[in-house]
Amino acid sequence: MTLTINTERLLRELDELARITDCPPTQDKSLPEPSRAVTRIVFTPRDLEARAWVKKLATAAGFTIREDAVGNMFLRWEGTDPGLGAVGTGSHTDAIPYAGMYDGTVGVLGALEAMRSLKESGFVPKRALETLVLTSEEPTRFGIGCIGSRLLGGVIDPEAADKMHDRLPETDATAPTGLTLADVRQAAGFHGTLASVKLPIGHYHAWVEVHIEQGPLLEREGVQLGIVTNIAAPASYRYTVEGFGGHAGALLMPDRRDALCAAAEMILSVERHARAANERSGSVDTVATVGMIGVHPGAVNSVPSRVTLMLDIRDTDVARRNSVMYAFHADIAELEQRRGVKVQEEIINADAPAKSSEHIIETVETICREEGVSYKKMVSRAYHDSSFVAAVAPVTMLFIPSRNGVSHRPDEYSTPESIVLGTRVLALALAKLANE
Ligand code: HGY
Ligand code: MN
Ligand code: MN
Repeated sequence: MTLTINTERLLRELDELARITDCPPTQDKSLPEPSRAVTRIVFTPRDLEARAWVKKLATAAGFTIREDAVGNMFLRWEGTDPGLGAVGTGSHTDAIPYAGMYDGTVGVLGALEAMRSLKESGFVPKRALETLVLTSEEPTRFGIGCIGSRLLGGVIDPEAADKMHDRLPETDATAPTGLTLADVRQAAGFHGTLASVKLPIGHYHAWVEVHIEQGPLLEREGVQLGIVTNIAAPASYRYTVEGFGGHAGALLMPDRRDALCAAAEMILSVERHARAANERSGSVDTVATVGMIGVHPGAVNSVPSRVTLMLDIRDTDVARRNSVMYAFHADIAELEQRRGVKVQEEIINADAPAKSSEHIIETVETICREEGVSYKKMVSRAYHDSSFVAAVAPVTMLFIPSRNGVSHRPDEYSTPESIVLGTRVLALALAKLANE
């Protein structure tokens, strides 16, 4: 089989998809060229426009389309033996505010291109091939990432998921709009129960997702491809800090219970404990971030009475992640006393790390050796849909290098060569796995 990836088509489509965005191109001249800002929040008109656009491409290629109750899209190329477990691939097209154009989209359009190129090369799959567009990989709107793949893997309670509150960043990202996932998904045209989204074990014989590394290692080491051995375990928490507000002039310092000062101590505490965990272990795998904060009432001359903050903490080792939380909780208890504030914690998710399938890793390694592609086995520090597809299928991921290791920013960039190479290795892996 001589396989040719249609480079022009793939790059043109990545460019077209990047134009379906809710934010203007970046004006930040300090960012390296090319830089492209993209905002595409799940179930907004832009997201639905992008989905419709992908469906058009799939139909033109002769693939069938199924959408489930949460809007996961399945673009299927039937195999000669439809009774066998399929081979899945795909990723996401939603993007956090003011992000880059490659996160998720390389995994969707690269997968579509891999399937089309295989078809055009005359390949005939025994097992069906499916490219998935998974719903809400980013946590922006509902506070938790990978809703579509969590439901598909059966790792989130469907009833609880449907009741999750909807938050839109352009209002106050920490304040619910009053709608729920059920309201929003049904308004977008996705009906049925979320319990129906879960796939049975065996639906997929294998799953391979291509994604940008979103880190610096491949570029720094001059390696063409990453083969992911395991995916770090994400956890996220929402905190409400209740203090006592008042007039910024009249409320004297000894009488204050300033919620924002308490929150500031919390942010520095969890950072300190994450750094200490890395020092103790000699690893760099413990990371903690407070990336969202809401201040009430948010007036320059008013002492904050209530603060909401979101913590994202990850590690490849759950016990180490828990040890950071244990130390953080001790600091919270102490500052509650000292500052006279009340801190309420809500666990949004606390996941286990995902392990890749040795067999699929070896399959990809063989292809890299045959193709003369340099590769390294590595951990994924970002979480991905594969983290949760892993609950029902053997998985691995292919990483392509990220310029300067940046992502979730307009200057997120991967070279056309690396995108095409990742797509080519994916296509060869899909072909091998489909005919096992
Ligand atoms: O945050 C993540 O790891 C992913 O990019 N949503
Ligand atoms: Mn992302
Ligand atoms: Mn992603």
